[in-house]
Amino acid sequence: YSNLAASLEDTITPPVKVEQTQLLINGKFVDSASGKTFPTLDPRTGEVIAQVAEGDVEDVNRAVVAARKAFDEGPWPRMTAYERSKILFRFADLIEKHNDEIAALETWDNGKPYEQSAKIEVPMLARVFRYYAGWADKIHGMTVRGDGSHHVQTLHEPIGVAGQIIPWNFPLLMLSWKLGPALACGNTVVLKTAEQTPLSALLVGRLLHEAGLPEGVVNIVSGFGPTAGAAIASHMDIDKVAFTGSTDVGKIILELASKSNLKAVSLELGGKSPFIVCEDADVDQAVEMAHFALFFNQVTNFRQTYGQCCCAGSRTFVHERVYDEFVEKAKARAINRAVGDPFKSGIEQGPQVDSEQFEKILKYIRHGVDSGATLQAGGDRHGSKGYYIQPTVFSDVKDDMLIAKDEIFGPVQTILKFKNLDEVIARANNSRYGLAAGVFTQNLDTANRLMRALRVGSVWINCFDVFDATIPFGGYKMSGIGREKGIYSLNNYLQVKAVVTSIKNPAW
Ligand code: TXE
Repeated sequence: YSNLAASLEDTITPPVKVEQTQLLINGKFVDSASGKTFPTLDPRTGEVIAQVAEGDVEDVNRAVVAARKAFDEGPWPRMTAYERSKILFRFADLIEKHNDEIAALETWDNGKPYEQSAKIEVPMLARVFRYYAGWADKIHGMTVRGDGSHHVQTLHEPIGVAGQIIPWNFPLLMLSWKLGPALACGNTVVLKTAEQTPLSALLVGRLLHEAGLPEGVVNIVSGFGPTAGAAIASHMDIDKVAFTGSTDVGKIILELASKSNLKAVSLELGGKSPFIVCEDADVDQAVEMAHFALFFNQVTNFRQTYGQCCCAGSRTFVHERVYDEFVEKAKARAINRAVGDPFKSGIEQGPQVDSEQFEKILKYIRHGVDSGATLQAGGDRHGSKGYYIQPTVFSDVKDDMLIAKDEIFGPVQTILKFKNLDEVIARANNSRYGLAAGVFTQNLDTANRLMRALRVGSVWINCFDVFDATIPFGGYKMSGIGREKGIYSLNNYLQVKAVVTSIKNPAW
């Protein structure tokens, strides 16, 4: 890796200026009530990008008052659904207009390759909002044939004020998966970004208002989890909370919701997703897809990112017949991976988001070595500054090793051997997680069998990480509650009211 490490020394200046650093409350950018700020860091160097207003309980209270007023008295839930959809469509146009600026902020704050931000994630942000803009005027209830002489109908109503807490690995996409359906259904929102990546959402918040969003409908509070985040989850005037992040914090959210006002909860949590390479697989293709499944986190054939993905194919099960060849080729692929400044073109992997994740990943790598797995590639930091990690591959991994059980959330591929389908089904399902799975086979019966047997929320067959706006995403078991994206996500932001009217002399 030495030639690439040398090129890390010259850090590229990001092609964007940070303009919004305050909290967005009631349509205005304001300082935090305490006046406190926190630094957001450049993961390429660990240096400060900007000081950002630090929201806490009092700021969440202010944001909830604004969101409550916007919901209870404001125009947003009362305007025609067509008007709402027009604002969301206008917003999507503005995202496209500011594509490169948004992408540069995302990369600067998070470390993901700029090409990925600019060509995939920001366009996807616009796509998700257009998708939900299209739903706004198609949300309606049913008429139901009751048992008696009654007319029965259901009204699908917005749930009210939604609290949304998002992580740092896909700051923009997680925002879109949550804001899109919430706004289409007519809710108002208090959103907390992750403390590692507050910047891109603030620019997006400005654009939402340029598109005509009424004040108070979307409030964005930058800040930390145990303070601002916990204030959202336990707020008595928030009707619903949606969270993406670690399983441990997901449990806290559920607890805070139940201890306060029993607000509705949807959770998208961690994973340890199996990627199963069957004996009939073309090994070269399987290696490329498995590499993508672990190290990448975007649409198939797009090659940049860094393994910080909740659905990463992080347990690579390979049939014994093709195992040795697979390991050799997976190792060669990892060694050739282009790691470096995410603003440089052709870079496949930037730095991890912060020192905490960086240290956590290195600790797991040491665990892997100590527990007897064979280190085939990588195993250390990359370069001498910032949070870069060498693409790492372990073979001879056993199910009970920590690296095969825990979510590492980094560029560490663990390759396990299997003999037959019954065995791999049982082992793949033997996890507290159930987020996703990949299956690589040409055999239709094998694909169909695995598709049904795997206890996960997404099964990708001969593909991985296909994430368009129409496809529902979420987890079984401890990977979460509820689904985001697609039509299913609307359920997270709607109440169903049954209206029963007595009919005096029914005709039938
Ligand atoms: O997550 P946290 P962290 C996993 C991944 C990663 C690990 C830790 O394995 O290594 O989690 O990452 C807010 N009340 N995922 O520490 O803490 C926090 O401010 C309310 C998987 O970053 O779960 C941030 O906005 N909110 C994952 C958000 O929760 C709280 C994506 C996520 O942070 C809170 C990220 C509290 N007490 C990490 N504590 C995925 N599913 O994609 C924290 N938060």
